[in-house]
Amino acid sequence: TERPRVLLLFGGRSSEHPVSCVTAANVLREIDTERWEPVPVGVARSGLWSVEDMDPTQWSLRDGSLPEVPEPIRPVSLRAASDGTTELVDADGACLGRVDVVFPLLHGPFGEDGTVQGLFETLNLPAVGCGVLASAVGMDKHFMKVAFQAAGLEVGPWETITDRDWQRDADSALERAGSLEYPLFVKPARAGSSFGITRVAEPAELRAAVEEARRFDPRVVVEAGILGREIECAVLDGHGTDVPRASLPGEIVVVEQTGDHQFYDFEAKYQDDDAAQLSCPAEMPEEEISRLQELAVRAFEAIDGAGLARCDFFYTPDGRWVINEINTMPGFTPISMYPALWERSGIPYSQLITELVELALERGAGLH
Ligand code: G1L
Repeated sequence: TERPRVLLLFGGRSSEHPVSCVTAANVLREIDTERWEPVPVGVARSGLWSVEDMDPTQWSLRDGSLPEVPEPIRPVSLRAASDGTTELVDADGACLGRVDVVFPLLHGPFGEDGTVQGLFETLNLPAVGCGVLASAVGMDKHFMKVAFQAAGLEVGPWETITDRDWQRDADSALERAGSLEYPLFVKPARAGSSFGITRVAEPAELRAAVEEARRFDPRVVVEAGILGREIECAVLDGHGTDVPRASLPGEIVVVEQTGDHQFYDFEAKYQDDDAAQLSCPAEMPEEEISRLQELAVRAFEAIDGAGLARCDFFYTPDGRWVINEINTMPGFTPISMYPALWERSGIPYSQLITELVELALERGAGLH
């Protein structure tokens, strides 16, 4: 029997392009080829797509140089066929083969903000991970907090400065945001990475921080810093009518840096986003683990999550759980936080890939 064809989409127009390539190399290396037929498609910096080599080494880190999808000679695209399936086509419209499900590994604008997910929905192509709404909400620090609050989760104090607020009366916007307890963290509402984020220790620095954040998004979120341990929980959707599953808690432990760690830093940044500092299970009483898992599932459902998400919390000294954010496209190499949390919780990387593709196909069968 034929294996379902899994379109692996990677690269893209964001600054995370090489991270996406390295992630795709790992998925290509670890995907269960007895069950699935991977179809790697690279998205070049220009946005053009091309069918790529199955050999993962091409997309790995070599001699400290970062992988890059070349500009295609023969670009391809997707087309909804008349029989309800989706096919890859070349520039002349010739069919290059059917695809059954897509695993999108694209970050930032046109990757995780719901736009690409919308493309898949219009093509009737089942996709791994969250849909349009959850992707868009999960990318937006303001609407994420609004959804969490409505679901009864505790969020930290924050103020949002919209473009209109700023244009009309920047001084009163600064006064409103400045009434939060310092230090403040000023962030673009929508940003795939840490660009445009400033820690503000005193009121005199606030205006410049808002202007900096506005370079990345005209809508800005000002947050009061939360004192607490940073604890993360991985959520994996349930099959059928099962409730979503939550992993053991992971903790970001700040590692002391001694000596020359330049190469390590490079690898840590591009190959692994977080794992060297992972402690899992994080030390806490059993009942706190259960409480966290319950809250992580609630956060996932609050944004109408599907497939997977990583939920990041603060655990305060007085024992409160404050949700910091949800990430619908977490780091996904075998040593990234999300897969590492599942590994420690009993689901190895290749099984995690299989679960995610199965979930996407199940969800796809329920649509139309
Ligand atoms: F499709 C999933 F499973 F939802 C998914 C998609 C993308 C999980 C994780 C990611 N992550 C990335 O693509 C990235 C963080 C490597 C982007 Cl650069």
